[in-house]
Amino acid sequence: TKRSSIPLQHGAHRLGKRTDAEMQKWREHGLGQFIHWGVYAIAGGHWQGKYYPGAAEWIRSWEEMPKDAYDNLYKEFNPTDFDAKQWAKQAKYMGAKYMIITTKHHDGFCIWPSKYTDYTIKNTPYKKDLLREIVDAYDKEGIDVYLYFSIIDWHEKGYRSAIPETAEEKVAYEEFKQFTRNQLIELLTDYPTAKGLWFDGTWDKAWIEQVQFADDLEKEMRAMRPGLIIGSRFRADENGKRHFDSNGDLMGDYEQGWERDLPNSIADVNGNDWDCVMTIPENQWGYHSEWRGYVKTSFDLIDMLVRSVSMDGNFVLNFGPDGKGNIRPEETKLAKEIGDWMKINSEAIYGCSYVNLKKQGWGYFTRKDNKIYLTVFNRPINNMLNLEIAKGGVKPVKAYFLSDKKGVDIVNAGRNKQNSSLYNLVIPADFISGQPFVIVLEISQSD
Ligand code: FHN
Repeated sequence: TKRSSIPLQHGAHRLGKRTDAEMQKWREHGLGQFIHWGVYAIAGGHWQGKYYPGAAEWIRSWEEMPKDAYDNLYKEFNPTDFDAKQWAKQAKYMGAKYMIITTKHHDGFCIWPSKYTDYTIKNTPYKKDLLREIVDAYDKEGIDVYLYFSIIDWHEKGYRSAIPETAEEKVAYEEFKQFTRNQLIELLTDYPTAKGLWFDGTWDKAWIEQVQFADDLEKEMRAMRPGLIIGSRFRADENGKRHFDSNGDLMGDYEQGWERDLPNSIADVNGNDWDCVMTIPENQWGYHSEWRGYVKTSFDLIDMLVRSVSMDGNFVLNFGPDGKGNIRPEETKLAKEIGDWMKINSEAIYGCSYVNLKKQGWGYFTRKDNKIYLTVFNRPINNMLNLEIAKGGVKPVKAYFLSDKKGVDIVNAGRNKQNSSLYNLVIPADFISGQPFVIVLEISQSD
């Protein structure tokens, strides 16, 4: 039901979650991979020996980087080490169920041979369609592909960030809109197995104003490909509201607002689907040859993954391959470590969702059917995992380690003032784990 009712023509066209099979599949993925790859990978965050402190894929916007030099980098783009099958295998091992690939980032370079611009992979020494290789390889591994597409396009002549004022600018921007539409239709036509579009670079005033155009285009894309999944970053409503319309309703199929950030609690999620896209260093998406500052560990990333799933979201980890097509060793190591963990514990991730139990300090709850998974990150000194079940809630039946099915005792710890049932799950003192671990709690419906 609608919370408020400002009449809107271009607000949310659906209230509440999508219920179809495609969206259900997306929801069950839990873990995804993001890949930022383009000509910025050649620069790798440096220009003529100087270090660019920003996000590597933004180097073109740096005053030290001559635009012309950047716009000619594609002539050197020849990723001879690129092996799409290897990337897909690595993602598969990590446990990713879907991936998002930058078909075109803000610089406008297309990794597919778009017929609407010359600024594409076709005109590089590499020539071949990178997107095709990626889509085919990931499809083969059973990993769903989503196409990242930036509306911002620094290369295309009609592109404007500010609202076009003069007649000439208006004409140019109209051409840019058609160009954008053409490319999107082209992507959907030529890569029919892709499951959705992941939009970005939609914050310009000029784009926010294109309410009717963007709404029509979204409808056109959805009609072309039933089941297509599009997040909340594509378009604004007629009052310029993005992600959520003027009534507070989510526009698109899931909330795309969690970038390098996670909700604090389920209340922040507002009952919507969402994804969190996360970088390994602080803020680098494309390849930067010199990561400075803190680099997340697999412990950090697994924590974020489980935390996301415990609040009904998907966690999408970003990779930035280099200009030759290599995934850097730090990323390969993390993918392996996450994959090793997933080999044992993925049952607590895939298809799992939020559990309405009081959050505890030792870690996170996730649930599928009659199993509640307790993923423990902070093992209590007394080896007791507290559990509080509100009156009328579920009833614990048995508990065991996910890894080896060894039983875990459930000790009844009485009731609290609110009449919730309290339990302690006892971790055997001689149990040693260098990793976050999962305890399965089988439940029956309330007593
Ligand atoms: O500016 C981009 C950035 O380079 C990166 O692509 C991220 C990924 O979500 N999106 C934009 C910033 O929100």
